[in-house]
Formats: sequence, structure tokens, C-alpha cells
Amino acid sequence: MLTTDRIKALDLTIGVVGLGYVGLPTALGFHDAGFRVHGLDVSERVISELQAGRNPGDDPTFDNAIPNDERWTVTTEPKIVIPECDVILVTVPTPVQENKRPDLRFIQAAGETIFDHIDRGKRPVVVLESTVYPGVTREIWSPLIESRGLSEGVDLDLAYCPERFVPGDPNHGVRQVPRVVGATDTDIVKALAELYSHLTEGTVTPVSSIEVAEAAKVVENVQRDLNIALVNELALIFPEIGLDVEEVLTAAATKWNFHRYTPGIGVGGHCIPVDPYYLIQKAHSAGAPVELITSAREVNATMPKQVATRIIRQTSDLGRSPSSLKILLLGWSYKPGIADARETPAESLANELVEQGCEIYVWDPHIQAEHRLDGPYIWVDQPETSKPDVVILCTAHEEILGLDWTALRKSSDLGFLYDGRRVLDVEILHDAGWITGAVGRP
Ligand code: SAJ
Repeated sequence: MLTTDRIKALDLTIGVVGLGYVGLPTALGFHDAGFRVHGLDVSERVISELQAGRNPGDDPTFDNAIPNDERWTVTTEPKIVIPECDVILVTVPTPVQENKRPDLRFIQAAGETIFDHIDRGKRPVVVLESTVYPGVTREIWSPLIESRGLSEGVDLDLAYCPERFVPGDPNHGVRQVPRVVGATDTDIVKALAELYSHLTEGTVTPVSSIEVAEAAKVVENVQRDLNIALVNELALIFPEIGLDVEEVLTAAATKWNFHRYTPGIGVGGHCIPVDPYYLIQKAHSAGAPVELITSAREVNATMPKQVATRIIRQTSDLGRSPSSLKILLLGWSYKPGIADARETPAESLANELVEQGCEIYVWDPHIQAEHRLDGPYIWVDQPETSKPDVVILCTAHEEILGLDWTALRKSSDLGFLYDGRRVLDVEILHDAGWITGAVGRP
């Protein structure tokens, strides 16, 4: 059983199920903290890379950080690792399906694997970390536990501790971020708070139940989606009345409690555009109103179309029809500094412009050739190659901010540059000979 004495003595084997964007840093963090770590993943590729001491992911932070000692075991075989674990952390994906309904298959599968292989004599604690809606941990796992003749609080304990890992942000990794933890058993939640305090220098806050912890995490990301939706909607309003939304937001941000967000071509990633659908689903099944969260999601999801419409309007005013335009997208990742294109709004923007008849080129120095999405677009290795009429900044990678805009202008016939993230200095662009547009600017 998990006790604070065993934690203090580092006398614990911690299992991590799912060694992806969150699981791998978590496993490495607990290994660095001195615990025995057993990693489990269904991917033969991930496990063979790790067993060879190589980083299986695209985050360079972990390139030379894969352990090779007796406290580190990784495998695809649950029977090798699960029976020995005192604590099992589950960090598997929680995406949405095409119809935007939560996809809980990975949580179901992880539960089946874990509950088939635990050593009930150890009374292991199974902690879900993936983002869900309140109630998922019990809804999905309690039937699996009962059907195997196990009982919570006797053969195992359940808990929830949401991950808050921020891809590409060294100041908000698993060793830094504050955590929230909820469990049925108060002794278990206290012990887990002690355990996670060995992982992170941030605070670890126990809450009264699994459901409170589940709700806290999804609310964090729903709030962020709403705040971004507000500035995106303002970016559609103010140009119609001759105002630049960025000037307005900068002025408003001089107020002490105004939270500054930036309008853009849209909201990507595996968290912010996905998690609100989990709470929407829960609200619907609870028969509660959820209009604001739903419409905010709709505002962000339609930003690529709104931006495409405005770019087509502006280039038409310059005498060019959409079918005559070669357009270069600068950046494909959903946010700067990383090679992660999950739910990237650049793809939706590209598809909208293709539908208008435009020819689309893409340059993203972070996305290697083997990870470039096949589609109706042409990936280039140098921005100038495409000889674009129109250039759209989609992702504010450092390499893009540092481009020679004068040189790029020489390769552009029409010379129209659209700042989709409001990160460029318009004077510099005008001096380089560009006609400019930007999200939220008249
Ligand atoms: N975005 C805007 N305007 C903004 C902020 C973001 O358009 O003012 C866009 C970004 O371009 C991106 C998307 O929203 O396409 C998401 O950006 P993000 O900064 O929220 O980055 P994420 O998706 O990596 O969010 C993560 C989340 N972390 C976890 O779920 C553990 C989120 O909870 C964090 O709040 C966020 O990092 C953060 O604070 O950096």
C-alpha cells in the first residue's frame, strides 16, 4: 500500500501507462526523483527507441535524457511491469471523434490492461492524468474493476491528478507545474500529494474527490478557449468600424485585472480546442445549459474560414482572383517553437483557400519531411522557392520572425503579406515593399 514512509524512502515502483507527450516527461521526472519507474506503451517503436536509449518523440528536451539503469524498465508487455507497481499513472490520449464526442477508448483499454495485471496484494493506486470530463474515471473504470471481482479501497485505489504539461515551455514542465489531486480515500490523497511533491517544485493541492480534480482541469482549458474566442470575435468586429483590435486590447490591458490574449488564425493543439467538447458533452448529459462554452468553441473553430474570407476579399481588391493566387503559409505547427501539428488551424486555413481555388505552399522549419501532412499543398524547404503572390504568417516560430522580408518580397509578384498572429512590425514590412493585412486590423 502507498504510504508516506515508503514515499520518503523512495521505496516505490511507479508505473506510467502511455509514454507520449505527457507520459514520457512524467516517467523521466519520477525516475530523476529517485523512484523505480516501469513504463508501458502499446507502440513497439516507442519502446524499442527507449530501450535503445533514444528519445521517441519530437521534443528535443529528451534527446539525451533516456535512462539506462536498474530503476528504469520500459516494455509493451503489461505482465512484466504492472504486477510490480505500487502506483500506476495513466497518461493516454483523450481526443474527440469526428462528431466532436469524447473518445474514451484509450482510457478503457488502459484500464483493462491494468486491472487484468495488478497484484491486488500490493493494493496499487491507479491515477488517471489525462484530461476528461468530471465522472470519467469512475464511469469507465469502476465497471472494469467490478467485472474482475476487484474492489476499490481493498484491492486497489483510484485517483485523478490532471497533467498540466506545456509542450515547448521549459518553465512549465512536469518538474515545475503545480498539481491538483483527488481520490476517494483521504489517506491516499494525502500520500499522493506527498508523492507528486517529489516530482514538481510547484504546489500540490489535494481536493475532496476525483470529480473535483477532473472538473478543475477541464475548466482551466475551457476558460482559455473562451478568452481566446473573445479576442477573436473582437478581431472580427473592430476592423468593421475602422479600429485595430491589437491597439484596443493593448489599451485595455493597462487595466490591472484585464487578461491579455491575442487574436489569430485559430486555436490548435491537443488541449484547448479539444477539452471544451468534454465539458459540453457532460453538460448535455446532465441536462445543463452550455451555450457560452459551445459558441466560444464555434468562434475559434471558424476563425480559419473568417481569415480566409478576409484575405480573398483583400486580394480581390488588389485585382487578383483566388484561382490566380499562389499562397505561402509560414508555419504549420499549432504554436511556436514545436513541431506539433495536431488540430493546427493552418490546415483548416489551407483547406479553405484550396476550396477557393488558390495554390498553397507551406514552409515550417520545425516539421521534418517525414512528418509533413499529405494534402492539396506543396511543402517547400525555402520560403522563396514558392514565388508566392500572398504570404500568410500562421505560426510565430523564431525562424519565421527572423526572415529577411526584403529578400522574400523580391520573390513575390503581388507582394501581399498577412500577419495571422499579430507578431510582425508593419513598418518594417512596408519598408520592405509589402502590402500588408493582419487579423483584426482594418
Ligand atoms: N492562442 C491564441 N491566442 C492566445 C493564446 C493562444 O490564438 O492568446 C492559440 C495558440 O496559437 C494555439 C492555441 O491557442 O494554437 C493553444 O495555445 P496554448 O498556448 O494554450 O498552448 P497549448 O495547447 O500547448 O496549451 C497548453 C495547455 N496545457 C495543458 O493542457 C497541460 C494549457 O492548459 C495551458 O494553459 C497552455 O499550455 C499554456 O498556458 O501555455
